Amino acid sequence: MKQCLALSVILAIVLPGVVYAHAKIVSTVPADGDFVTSPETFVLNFDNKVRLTGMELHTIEGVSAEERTLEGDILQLDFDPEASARSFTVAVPGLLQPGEYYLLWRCIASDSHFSTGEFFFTVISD
Ligand SMILES: [Cu+2]
Repeated sequence: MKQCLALSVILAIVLPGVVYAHAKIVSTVPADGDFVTSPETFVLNFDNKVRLTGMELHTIEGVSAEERTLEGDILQLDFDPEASARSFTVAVPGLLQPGEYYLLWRCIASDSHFSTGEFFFTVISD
């Protein structure tokens, strides 16, 4: 009886992780490391449904890799925090000046795990 109880406790802990999906980002537009002209949208594709909880566009200041700081201007992007989806397309607010940027995202998956990540891209002039 005690063993049976222990087993059901273990199953209760282990099973939710199996039933509910963990989520990973699979691709973005622009892709990490891309050189692009000022994009009109950002696309984030996940392997499972998530809700976005944060999305920030950061500029990278400095020219060489050593001079780079990650504390440039931060622009909060407009997204629907209620939307649960695998793919998100978010409008870029205006024209991005040539330079280096990174987009920081945060999300919560259906297994209630939070993830965060970023991708870097360079805007070049036409
Ligand atoms: Cu998870």
